[in-house]
Amino acid sequence: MTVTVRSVCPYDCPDACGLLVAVENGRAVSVSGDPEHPVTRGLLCPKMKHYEQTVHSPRRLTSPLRRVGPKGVGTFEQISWDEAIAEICRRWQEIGAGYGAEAILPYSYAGTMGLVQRNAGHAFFHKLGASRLERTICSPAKDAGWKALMGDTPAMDPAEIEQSDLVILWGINAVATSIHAMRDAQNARRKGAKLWAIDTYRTPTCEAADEAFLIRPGSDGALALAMLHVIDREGLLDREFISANVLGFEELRVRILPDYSPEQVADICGLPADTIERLAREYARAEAPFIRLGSGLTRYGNGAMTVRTISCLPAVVGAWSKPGGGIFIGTATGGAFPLQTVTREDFMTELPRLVSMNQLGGALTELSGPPGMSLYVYHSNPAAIAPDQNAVIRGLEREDLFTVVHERFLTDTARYADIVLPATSSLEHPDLYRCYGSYQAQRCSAAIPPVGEAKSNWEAFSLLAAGMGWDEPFFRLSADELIELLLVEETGWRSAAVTEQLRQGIPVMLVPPTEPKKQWLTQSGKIEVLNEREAEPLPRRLATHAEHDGYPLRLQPATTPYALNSGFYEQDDLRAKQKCMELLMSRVDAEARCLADGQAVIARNDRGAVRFTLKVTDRVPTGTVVTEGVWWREFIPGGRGVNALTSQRLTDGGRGSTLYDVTVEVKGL
Ligand SMILES: Nc1nc2c(c(=O)[nH]1)N[C@H]1C(S)=C(S)[C@@H](COP(=O)(O)OP(=O)(O)OC[C@H]3O[C@@H](n4cnc5c(=O)[nH]c(N)nc54)[C@H](O)[C@@H]3O)O[C@H]1N2
Ligand SMILES: Nc1nc2c(c(=O)[nH]1)N[C@H]1C(S)=C(S)[C@@H](COP(=O)(O)OP(=O)(O)OC[C@H]3O[C@@H](n4cnc5c(=O)[nH]c(N)nc54)[C@H](O)[C@@H]3O)O[C@H]1N2
Ligand SMILES: [Mo]
Repeated sequence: MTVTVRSVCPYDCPDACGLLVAVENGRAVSVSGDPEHPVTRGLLCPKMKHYEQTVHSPRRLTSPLRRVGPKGVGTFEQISWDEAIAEICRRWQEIGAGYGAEAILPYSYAGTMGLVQRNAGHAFFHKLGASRLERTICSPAKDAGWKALMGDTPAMDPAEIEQSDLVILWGINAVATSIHAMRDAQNARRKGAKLWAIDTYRTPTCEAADEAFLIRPGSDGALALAMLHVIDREGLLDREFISANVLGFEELRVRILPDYSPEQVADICGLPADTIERLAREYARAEAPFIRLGSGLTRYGNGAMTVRTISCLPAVVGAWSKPGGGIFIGTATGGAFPLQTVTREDFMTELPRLVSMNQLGGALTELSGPPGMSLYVYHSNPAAIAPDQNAVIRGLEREDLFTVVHERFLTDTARYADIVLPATSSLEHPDLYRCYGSYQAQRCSAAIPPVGEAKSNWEAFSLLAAGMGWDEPFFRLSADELIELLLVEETGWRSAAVTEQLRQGIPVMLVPPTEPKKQWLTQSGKIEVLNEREAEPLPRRLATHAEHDGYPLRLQPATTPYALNSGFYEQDDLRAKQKCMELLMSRVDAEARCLADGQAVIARNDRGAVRFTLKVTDRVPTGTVVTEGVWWREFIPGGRGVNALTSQRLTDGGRGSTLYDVTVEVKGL
């Protein structure tokens, strides 16, 4: 008999789609998009169409494992959960006694976005006194840039895009990463809006746009300043809106904008001056221009400043006062549920050190006082996704590092583990989801029993707490009870009726306590183009890190529609749709190096050397090379992925990753 169960896509994507899962005899047999879900509306991305192939993949880990061979090789023996928990607790007690608990480092990110399972380890590690992980690999620079200008102003409703007459997809590959934003942008286009894409290479999103503007990596801030220069010079400002709503535009106009004429900026961006002028004019003359800003352009040494500068555009043309006008960088729904009831900061007796997840390589190889002696990885794959892969692997190879990995698959990271624990997929555990692309939220229950002996993140930490001999009742709560703790408290984001719908598994819309656009939640109550609390009081162009590196080609480690970071490589059909370790290069750059399409090449910089297959294409401008996807090392001929070239350097604001801020030289193999 087939039953259909409602669930939620757990992955790190703006949408948190509603799923309908067909279940037969405890197995998921097919998955489709929930037609009643307010964002999904029946449309699923190619990755999730066969989620059942991930859930029931023959590659799933089904029992705990103990390493028997050298680190990294992946030879293990099967052990029981009891043995695994006992061994982990014994080793941690030894390490704690010898070095102090700060020698233990948790490492997790966004394998699942569910509030309970994602944050399941916090309470445990707080009580243990372990080092704290600064979870900043994705796009904290975006938030820092927004905050510098807009303070705590909530995001506009992204659905307004359909009322816009000019939609700009700026640094976002929406066809791959935000398919519902793409659908909504196309709806706007059908109603007559113009659709532009601004990117560093010709993505599928560029193909779908009316016009695409390809610019040099990390130069968007300069482009926005030149647009502001033209808008001011040609009298296209909305003076009324500025005087009522904007602080410090005059300072920007007088002190900064004169240095950013289109002629001065053309070379920095790689766009002709007259194109920049046209962009500025058409943007300013649009009735309700809507910018959807992606995260690609934030992963640079100047990422926060880039977001802050671009976000000035809707303010100076008064776009905010029109339905459909404004800029959307993502929703912040952190206040909707009392997360501290799960994360339990109160379990910390003192504040342990903070280790940036972007600097794991350094933490495992250079840290002292105390050194990192144990790593517990859950729902993350740092050997593949973290920058500076060679440093990460040097750390993971340390014989004296006790590594535990809780995973669904034997990932690059799991291969280095001393103990591997099998994890449930999202269909096998309950959770509560919110997302960063809309105000939607949904709770779900397990749709099927666990595969093999898999346990959820929360169950693993409950067992570890018991193994440590802790008698805190908190660790004996079930995941369902934790979800109820998140729901029972009022936060001003949802009515009692909405909370009841959540309990029943119905997708709902949260409402931020203040009306979007009604006011600017900044110190001055205005949009702060001038913000003297910032190190840089006014937007101006900041250099990227890679500008000082001395290699000639900018490398873009971009995303693919057929994977999610290092996820989905377990699905054979999706893997087959991608070219493994392909490097896109312009004809000019290939000819200058006597390289031919299809040949094996090596990209190199100070941090590493990575083998690729060259694809000569007009999709990338001269001076930029691109590779898509984060491949598992078992599929990579050279054994090193693109992150062997990326660096542990941080962004200007938010201490984020700078994965796109990389230069390389490329030679034939
Ligand atoms: N299919 C798929 N979906 C995903 C993911 C995935 O890996 N695959 N990852 C998920 C995650 S974790 C995230 S954070 C989001 C990210 O989703 P997006 O916000 O779309 O971010 P990226 O795909 O990293 O980068 C977007 C685009 O920015 C471009 N870019 C890079 N540097 C610059 C620049 O300096 N200027 C401009 N204008 N463009 C630039 C890149 O070429 C890329 O096409 O997607 C999520 N969804
Ligand atoms: N070169 C390059 N590097 C990148 C990026 C890029 O685009 N290019 N993207 C960057 C970005 S934006 C981000 S956000 C990070 C993402 O970094 P991560 O969050 O580490 O991303 P994933 O590769 O999706 O790895 C998540 C792992 O969690 C596992 N998992 C899923 N569900 C569960 C669960 O319930 N429990 C447990 N224990 N495990 C689970 C999955 O099997 C998967 O192996 O990567 C960054 N690194
Ligand atoms: Mo991300």
